[in-house]
Amino acid sequence: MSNDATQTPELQAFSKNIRGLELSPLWERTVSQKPGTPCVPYHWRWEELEPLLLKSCDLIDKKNAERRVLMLENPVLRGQSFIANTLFTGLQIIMPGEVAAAHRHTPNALRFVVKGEGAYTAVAGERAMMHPGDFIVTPNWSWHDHGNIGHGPVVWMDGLDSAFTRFFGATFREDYPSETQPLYLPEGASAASYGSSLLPVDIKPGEGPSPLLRYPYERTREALAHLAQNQPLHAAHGAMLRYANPANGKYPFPTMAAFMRLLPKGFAGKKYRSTENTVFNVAEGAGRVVIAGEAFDFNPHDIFVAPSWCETAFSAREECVIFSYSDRPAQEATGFLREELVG
Ligand code: GTQ
Ligand code: FE2
Repeated sequence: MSNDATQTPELQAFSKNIRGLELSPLWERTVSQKPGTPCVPYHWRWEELEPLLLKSCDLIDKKNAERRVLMLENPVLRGQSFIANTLFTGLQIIMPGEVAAAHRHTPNALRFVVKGEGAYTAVAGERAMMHPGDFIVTPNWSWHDHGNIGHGPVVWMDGLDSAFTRFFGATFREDYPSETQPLYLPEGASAASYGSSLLPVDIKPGEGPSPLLRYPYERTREALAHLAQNQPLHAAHGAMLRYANPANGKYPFPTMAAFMRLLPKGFAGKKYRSTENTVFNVAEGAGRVVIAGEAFDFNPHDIFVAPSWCETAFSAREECVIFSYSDRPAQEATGFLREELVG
């Protein structure tokens, strides 16, 4: 309708007039009515990230350890803090003896442990030691603090759904009155209650985030190895598992899903795309991912992002294990999710 043939002088004058009243003619709308976002695929190399994280420890002192995070921003979202329209990704480093002060916020947070031993996270009264490859859940509005009682630096990736709270105008944050919160549950409490395919007898399947604090890498790795050896591989995803919320079988968060995949050495995956926005973190192995026509050669601990509707294809030079998280639950709940294998 916005073609020039319909643009009579009266219509032009009308369109111009209404703009002064905070109105716009839909018949002249130019914003995209197609899937996808302005965000672009991007790849961050661990080889570049690690020295920057170590350097940040010299520059941001112990008292500010809680804020020592490198935010991974999509090139089209500079200044917005987000890696894709719906997701936040940070890389956090904590040195021996440091504490990242207790606080809580409305965004949900996940951690994927990248490197180092000796750090813990405390969430809602329970402490969990963090080991590389672990997936850790910080439900929204739960008090959390982190510390390093080991002997070397520890790095993990933070994934938050803060783009949702910003979108809704529902971002709240509070500091805890002291640096650490009281631990009123023993270590392993949530694993004992929820981590063995058994549930406390009074639990009814509900909504909300996972009550299981830590999904240890050993168990994920073992499950994946078994799957890869005993089941046919998915043409695009290889052997892939989804982290489940043990209380309801759904996702760890109402907004965010998390996955781990194994690609056997030599795997050449088909192209796949979905409306999900997905962030990947390489746990093991090296290979290549092509996202919307851009090839990225990845190595362990590299991070890359596949924004909505970007065709993504993996090939594995070595056996690869790759963690990912996405906004899938939010898109499923709203009925918006679409996905397809391409070619
Ligand atoms: O560790 O609690 O990367 O609250 C961003 C916000 C980490 C955290 C981030 C946070 C945290
Ligand atoms: Fe936090």
